[in-house]
Amino acid sequence: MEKMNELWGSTASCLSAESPKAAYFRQSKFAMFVHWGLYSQAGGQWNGKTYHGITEWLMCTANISAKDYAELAKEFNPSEFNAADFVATAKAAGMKYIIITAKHHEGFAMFKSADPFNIYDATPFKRDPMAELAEECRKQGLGLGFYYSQFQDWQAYNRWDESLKNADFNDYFQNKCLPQIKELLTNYGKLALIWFDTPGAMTEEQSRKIVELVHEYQPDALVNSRIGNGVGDYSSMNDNEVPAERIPGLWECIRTSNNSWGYSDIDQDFCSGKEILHDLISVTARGGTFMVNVGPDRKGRIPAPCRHALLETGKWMQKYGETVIYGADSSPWNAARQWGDCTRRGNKTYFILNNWTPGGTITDYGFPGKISKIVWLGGNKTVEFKQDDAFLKLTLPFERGEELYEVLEVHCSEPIPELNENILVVTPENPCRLPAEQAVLTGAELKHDFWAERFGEFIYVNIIHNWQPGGKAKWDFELSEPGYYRISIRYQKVDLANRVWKISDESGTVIERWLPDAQQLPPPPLQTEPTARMHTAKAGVIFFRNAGHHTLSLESTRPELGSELQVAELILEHF
Ligand code: FHN
Repeated sequence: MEKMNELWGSTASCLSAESPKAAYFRQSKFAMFVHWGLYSQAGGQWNGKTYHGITEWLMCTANISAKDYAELAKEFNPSEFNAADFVATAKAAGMKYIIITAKHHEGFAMFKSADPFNIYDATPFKRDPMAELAEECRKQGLGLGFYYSQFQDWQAYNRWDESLKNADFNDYFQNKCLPQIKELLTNYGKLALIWFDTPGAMTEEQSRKIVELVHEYQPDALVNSRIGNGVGDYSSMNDNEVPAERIPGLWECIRTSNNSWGYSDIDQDFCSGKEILHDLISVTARGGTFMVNVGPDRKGRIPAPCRHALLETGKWMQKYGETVIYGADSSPWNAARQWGDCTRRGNKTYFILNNWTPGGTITDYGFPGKISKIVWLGGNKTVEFKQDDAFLKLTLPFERGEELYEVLEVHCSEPIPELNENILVVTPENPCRLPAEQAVLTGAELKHDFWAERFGEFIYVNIIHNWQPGGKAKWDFELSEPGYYRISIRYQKVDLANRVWKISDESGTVIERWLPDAQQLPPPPLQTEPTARMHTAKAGVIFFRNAGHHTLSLESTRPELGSELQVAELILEHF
């Protein structure tokens, strides 16, 4: 079986960000993704056994035949589904459109279709939830889009069901896929987007055929890149991945609200409103659009903790969304700051604070504009600041924050440009990260690593690896205050033995550190952070005599030990 990520296809897309057709997408910024299907009836359980990870793949992970799986339809009766409440919840969260699985890989249509394996004809529910949603979206002024799994249809053919192994893709494509897409494009009024997934081995001709259908019946609807073969309008990033640096063009990030797209009986690991906002802010700051998933249960209800988180997000969005998020431009800086992140609109830049001390200061470097005034939006007070050619330092006018994220509005007399190079700052105000992707590497390489700890819930980390003898990672940064700083290394555990590593600054100060073997570390706590593979070790303390430009280098001193250190970042904390 191909790995799931190998089915994603390339993220190449064709529409220019300046195209009028893109305006809706660029303006909206925040959307609800919904995964709902027969897998929600099973909730990750089959024959008394629980399957961890993403539940919409249950048919595959539990090796269920198409015939046995189809039995689920007889019990599926989501009688508590309420389209009005659904749309109202998305709206209250600050979302601008909903994209819902009209058909996922399982092959079951969540709409009334000529193909009989659908929610209207094959279940006791006897309703068309897509029609109900379409009507409510229109009433409440939200956009609607359909997810359609165009390549994988496990009722038509799959790898584990002997009777379907050699089924003809073209037969499915002509007689189920294209007719169902046409039904979706013609029976539900105006659609904002059509979201395809896992194009796998589809040919360019097949991808184009689908896009032509969309253009014919829904000329304004956007198509995501997972249509395959570079013929989509905008790029969908990998599942659950938020990029570390600015990306030009039209793109989106998608994430789960727990560890599964489809409903799971056992997964209560929901993210908070603040965590959803964190990613929404990061994605906006990098130039993209963000979509967070809801997995309704077998009765058609949004899980309560998920609803709670969305409404928390919504309270903040109500106050700040129009100013800071919808239609906003990316941060002037290329990557997140030590204290938080930024978005931009003309002459104003919004500093959205994440790591800060009440009444404390925030320092940064290289802000590309002459600041006239800074206003704390939460308290409508001006903020004292000092700006010279290099550093910007401001004093927070509040003793404690009231908001999930406090926002400072930074005024300049001219529009703020984008900085293209990375600027790293180290201050005593927060633990400061020097990340792998911002190191200059000689004799070592950067790897974008990712894995799933259960099944399908991907975790990403940038790693420096493949160190050659004498290999070096060097970070350049601006230090706002001299003094002692503790350095820690965050690294990925590998099964090899001892490593000895050296950290030095430009004056040659050296910290030599032996990092323990994975086996000697305590077992990781059970959580969804990439802790099962990532570890942070204190390396030592270093003294910087002066403020200003500094470098730190990391290198191996005992290459003969042959071990591979996989470094994600150095962390500096004032000591
Ligand atoms: O296989 C699907 C998965 O079930 C889910 O729908 C995600 C959402 O992006 N897409 C595929 C994997 O990337």
